[in-house]
Amino acid sequence: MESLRTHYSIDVTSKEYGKTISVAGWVEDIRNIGSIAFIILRDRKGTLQITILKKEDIKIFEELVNISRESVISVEGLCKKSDKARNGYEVIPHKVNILSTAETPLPLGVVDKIESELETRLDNRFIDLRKQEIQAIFKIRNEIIAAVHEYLKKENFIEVHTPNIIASSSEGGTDVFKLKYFEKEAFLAQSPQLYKQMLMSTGLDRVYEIAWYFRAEEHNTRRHLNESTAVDLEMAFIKDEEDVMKILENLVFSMWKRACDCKEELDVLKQKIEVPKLPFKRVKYDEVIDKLNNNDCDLKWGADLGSEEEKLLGKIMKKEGHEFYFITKYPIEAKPFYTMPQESKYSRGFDLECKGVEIASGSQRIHDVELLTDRIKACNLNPNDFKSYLKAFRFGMPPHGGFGFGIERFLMNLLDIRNIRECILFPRDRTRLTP
Ligand code: AMO
Repeated sequence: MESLRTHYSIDVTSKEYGKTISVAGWVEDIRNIGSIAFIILRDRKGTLQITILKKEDIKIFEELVNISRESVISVEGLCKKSDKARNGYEVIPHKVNILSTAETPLPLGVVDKIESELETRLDNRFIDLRKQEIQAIFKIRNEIIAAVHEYLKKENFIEVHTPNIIASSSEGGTDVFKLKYFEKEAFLAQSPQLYKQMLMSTGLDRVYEIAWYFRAEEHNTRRHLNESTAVDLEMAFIKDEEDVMKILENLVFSMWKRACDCKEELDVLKQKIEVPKLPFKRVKYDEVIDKLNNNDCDLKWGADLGSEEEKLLGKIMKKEGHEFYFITKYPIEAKPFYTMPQESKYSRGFDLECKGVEIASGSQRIHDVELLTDRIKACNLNPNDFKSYLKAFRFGMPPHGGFGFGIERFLMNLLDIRNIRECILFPRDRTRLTP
């Protein structure tokens, strides 16, 4: 079948002037001034003007001026140079096809100046996504993920896909979604943690996954989702966690740099971003506690940082000239069971923070099965629930480490977006399950 469109709006060049072209998209606006009417047609690349004189074709004129906004049409017509029209040309239609009529009123405006509530926008996400500033976020998202594949391929990682329906909780916590798996109970994976580690025993010694995280956290904050995505990575034969942190900071750098090249989208979003400087600052957990407690906090050693503390630390670090920084040498009690201990009370776990928000966390892992079993018990978990995971550690498991790096958290910080729900197409939160 022939396509209904030969050209996108902004791809039309002066070579097409005087020729017949066909365009298709959504009717963004209709201006009828009696003898002449202008239709603004929007496609994924921009908009174009269709101009129709009443006396030239009364039937098409009537059809077009009476169409509802956001209806979908295709138009065949003469491409005519016009200094007044946007893009420098207009289309004079000789054939119009109404492909889908939009109901009225629209639940949400596309080009209206009035700001709508986020909830209304998310309820009508398919229309919200018609706005060029919303599309810009997802076009940038597409680019940064392309940068992930490029960078990690260059570093010899292979992309893998691990199960999302699993038999034991991946992070050991209670924030898991349970589901019925025939006669058994199963969980939605909180992360690919257990599987990416098991892969380290196979010889596929550098793997990554664009993973889905399912987390049954009850809280409803501007930086938590119940279903989110992450770049999850695992690498074997590391000396310690520093090898992993180097990959992470270079990955962040490549993604940020790729986003800087998205000039059109950044203009639409009125954002200016600069590539961060490498290497990122490393701050030990103990120093973090001192910094915070010297600034009116009262944090006990061993506690994880709450969002307020993270925000304050972000301000302190910014004053010292750092927007990105690793927090290293966490207390073992603040990290999951698979984290490698260090000097008994510390661990080889780290977080990467950007402007006061955690965007990634990782560690060197325990690869000794005895120690791992002890740590599972110490975290009040039952080693029997981890039998198939532990088995992979009994027949040759190299030292390894990795990280999980939230894609929506990254985008939020990159583009200065206040609410994480803006960074995923159809967010899932404590109350939202549709659309
Ligand atoms: P963690 O639980 O810290 O670590 O998650 C890693 C990163 O994933 C993102 N993230 C989230 N983003 C939005 N909403 C959420 N509810 C959410 N939860 C996590 C954050 C966070 O830094 N298995 C380990 C990683 C590893 O050690 O490899 C893990 O899942 O950006």
